[in-house]
Order: sequence, then C-alpha cells, then structure tokens
Amino acid sequence: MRKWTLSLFAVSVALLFAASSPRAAETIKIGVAGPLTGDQAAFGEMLKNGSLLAAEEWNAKGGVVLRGKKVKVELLWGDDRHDPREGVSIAHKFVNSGVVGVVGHFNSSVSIPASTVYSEAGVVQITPASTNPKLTEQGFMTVFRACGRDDQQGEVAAEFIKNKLKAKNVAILHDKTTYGQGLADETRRFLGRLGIKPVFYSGIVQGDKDFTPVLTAAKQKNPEVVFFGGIHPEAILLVKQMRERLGMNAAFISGDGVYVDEFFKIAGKAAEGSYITFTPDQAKIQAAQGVIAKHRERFGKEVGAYTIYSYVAASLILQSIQETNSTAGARLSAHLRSKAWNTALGKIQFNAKGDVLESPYVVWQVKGGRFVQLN
Ligand code: ABU
Repeated sequence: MRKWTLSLFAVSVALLFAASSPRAAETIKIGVAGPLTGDQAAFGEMLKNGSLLAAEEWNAKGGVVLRGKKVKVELLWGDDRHDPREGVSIAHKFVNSGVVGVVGHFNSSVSIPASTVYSEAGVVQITPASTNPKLTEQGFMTVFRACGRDDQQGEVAAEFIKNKLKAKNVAILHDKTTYGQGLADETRRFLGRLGIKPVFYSGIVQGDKDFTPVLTAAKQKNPEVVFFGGIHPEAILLVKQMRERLGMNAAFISGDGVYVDEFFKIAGKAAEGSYITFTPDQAKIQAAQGVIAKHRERFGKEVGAYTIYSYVAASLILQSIQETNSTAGARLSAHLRSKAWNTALGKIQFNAKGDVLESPYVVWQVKGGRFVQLN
C-alpha cells in the first residue's frame, strides 16, 4: 500500500513538473500554404520550394537553437487551391497541429480571412505574395507581408499607362477577387488622378474559358490599353482571345499575379509585348545569389517570382525563434518589427502594420518569349 502511495506521489510530482515547465518541442512546426495544386500551382510551388530551402538550411545546421537545444524544423503543407474557405480550414488545421509560424498564403483573398485565425491563435503569418493592402490594415500584430502592396503597384501601372504608353483610352478588367479587383481599382484610382477615366470597366469570372463577349464589349470602346487585375490562367486566355479571335492590338498590361513563365509559354506569340508590373530583377540582388544557386541545384530550375520571398519569410520566422529563444507569437511579432533584417532580398524592415518599408515596383515586358525589365 505504502509502495503504491509513493509511486502515485512520484507520478503526480512528475506531471506537475511537466505541466509547469516549458515542454521541449520535438520539432518546430511551420505551416506553408498556398495553391499547391490546380491552375495556380506554379505560384504554390514557389512558396513550397522557397520554404523548403530555408528549412533544409536550418536543419543542415542541426536545427534552430531553442532553450539550449537544437530543434529540427518541420514543414506542414496546406493546399488551399486559392479557395478562401479551404484557406481558413487549413489555418485551423495548422493551429491545431501546433504550428508556430506560417509562410502564406499566396492569394490575398485567402490570406485575409486566414489571418483572423492566426491572429486569434497568436501565430505569426508572413505572406510572401499577398499584395492587397487590407491584409495589413486590420491591426493584427501577427501579420507580416514580405512583398509590396497594390496601392504601390497600381500607381506604377497608372503612371506607365499615362507617361510611357501615352494612352487615353483604357479598358480595365478584373477577376472579381480581392487581389484582382483590388489592383484594378487602385490602377483606376491613380489613372483618375492623372486625368484618365477608363472607357470600360468590367469583371470576369475566374475559371471561365471564353472571354470573347466581354472583350467584344471592350473593343467597341477602342481601348489603346487593356489593364487586367488577376492571375495568369485568365490572363493567358484574355490575351490570346484579344489577339487571335478579335484582332485587338491594344497593349495588354497586368500585375505580379501574371509574372510567371506559364504566361508567355502558354500564350506564346499573343503574349509578346505585354507589360507586367513587378519588383526589380531579383537575380541582380547580391544577397540572393546563394538561394538562386541552391534552388537551381536542388530543383533543376530557376527561382520564380515569389520563391526568394518565401525563403525569406521562412528564414525570418526561424531566425526570430532562435533570437528570442521563444515560439510565442507575441514575442516573435515584436521581434520581427524591432529591427532591420539582412535577408536574401537585401535589407528588410517591417513597419507597425507589418508591411516592408521599401518595396519598389517596375514595369517588365514580354520580349522574345521572356520577361525583360524596362528602364
Ligand atoms: N499578388 C499577386 C497574387 C497574390 C494575391 O495578392 O492575391
């Protein structure tokens, strides 16, 4: 009887001790979410590969030093298929699985609703690619954006249309998503400031295949420029149908959601001459050379638009964990905002909202079947 009492006492003490002391994590779990399959999977692959490179780099060193021990990094994948409901469901799954940080999501329409889940759970979220301003205007401490915003991107598009293309008749199309319509509206807003009122403005439906009715209506307004706010699957069809079915020779201009090789590879000749707003050439960033070479070696291809951004997002979360010796969202969020970071994209500093202080946009053009940065 006495032996039983002693054993029970010992077990109780052990349980009490375990409950009151920080549990040694077996792994540091980071969620990576985006459209990993489906028609936007080319972008999802960038998030996946960039995060993987960062995690493998830390694991090759034995892991992240946390509470005196090296802890390996484990990535959890979330395929949201650019569906907001799927994204929220993934966010809950990540939180329930104990992730301490999230790289994602890709689409603003997914990142924004998912950010509420991460914020309530105190989980740091760094999106490499969601550019809609609203994401960081919600007042969430846990939200960060490594890329720029569409109020910057729209301004560059509008100035290019006015000052370089010297266009007066502009048609604006968008895919009715948070990103697509948001970017179209920002471009329209800045065009308005420059004295240009679009002659045509309309939404299309993501996933539709025949855009000739809306393009025919736009053509009747004689646009010199067709601006599209949306992602490459629809941009490919739009530009092909403009050129091949309707013989429209208006300049085609779009944003970062179309900065992917599939655009010119699939649209072929129809994409030639198209303009895309995006960041300046990442291949020219000295600090990015290591990731670019590793990506080539590991995946046998070049980095995409958001690969290095994803690498940087994952690296910043892991570096913050090591530097704060903590996985607590509040500490990581404060630390991420506390200083300038040397990253593979160069120096990055987050403001109080979680946006980067600097994120320039430039215009690229499809020339000879590739993107060429214009001066
Ligand atoms: N920024 C390009 C596409 C991702 C998004 O913001 O929806």
